Amino acid sequence: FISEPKTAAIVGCSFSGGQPKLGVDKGPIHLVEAGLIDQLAGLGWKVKFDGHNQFEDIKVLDDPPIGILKNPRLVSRVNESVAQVVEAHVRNKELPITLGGDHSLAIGTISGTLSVHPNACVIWIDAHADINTAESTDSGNIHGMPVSFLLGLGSKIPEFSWVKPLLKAERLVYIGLRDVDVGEKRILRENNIKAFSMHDVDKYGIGRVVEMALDHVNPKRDLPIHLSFDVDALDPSVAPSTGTPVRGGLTFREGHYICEAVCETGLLVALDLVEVNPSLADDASVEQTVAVGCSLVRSALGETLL
Ligand code: 4U7
Ligand code: MN
Ligand code: MN
Ligand code: MN
Repeated sequence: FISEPKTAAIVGCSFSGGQPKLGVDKGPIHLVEAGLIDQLAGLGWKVKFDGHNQFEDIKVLDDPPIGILKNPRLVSRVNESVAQVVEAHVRNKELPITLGGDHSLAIGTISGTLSVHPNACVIWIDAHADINTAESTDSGNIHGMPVSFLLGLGSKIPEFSWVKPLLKAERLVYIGLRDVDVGEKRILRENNIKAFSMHDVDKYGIGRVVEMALDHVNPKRDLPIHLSFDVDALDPSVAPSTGTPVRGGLTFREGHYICEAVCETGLLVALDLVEVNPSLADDASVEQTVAVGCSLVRSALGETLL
């Protein structure tokens, strides 16, 4: 029922409000300047790019914490706008490629996808589960919370009332986890959420893990897929320029394999690539991380090795 989108739309989200480190807002511009658009065109895609400043004029003058949540109004308003942009692309049968920016942006991107495809599944690639609630978060950084907003877990924050709990726990699967907070482990368990940690990648290999992940969220291989890829899922030796690196991550090939396998399903309807922070390392590490980011996107859009 769903034909592979032939047009991709780059949604450049120069946004860092979901976490405290400056520079992650420069991720998209580095990815685009590294040639991502031409690379995707080279794979046969028509690529739309509306520029970097789509969400930069959203300003909130007074944004005190709500509980310990930081920049809550700004995160909410940017994501509401991101949701509308992503929704419009998906509705138009274009593949939105959201470049972050921090992972709080997935509140918007996944809301956008699910408003068009309520049956879509989410494959979340990350070192972290990003499922803290207002109650469980220790950091107050909303990039560690987007999944709980999408599932409707935790106490409701009026500021985020536009976020509908459209994601069902059984349509979500994680790969790459290795730094999950105690409270998050309980949330994962209580909601029966399927997660493949690095332990599982070691045990079964990435091929079997991706197959099991798809079997869980997409058993008949007929549901649209939203792939949300946090570069910190990769080992810091592969993607050093990111805000919350954790050792023991996915290899270069394991990361690419995931993107290739999702592409092969023909079901990808939206892609996020987030948490590239070009100000957090030396020039060579930044260049390496940006290059890996571009190549993950190419793999998800059909680049093959042979
Ligand atoms: B990312 C953390 F406490 N769990 O909530 C938190 F360890 O989008 C990290 O995956 C969140 O990079 C990491 O702040 C968010 C922390
Ligand atoms: Mn994340
Ligand atoms: Mn992460
Ligand atoms: Mn991170």
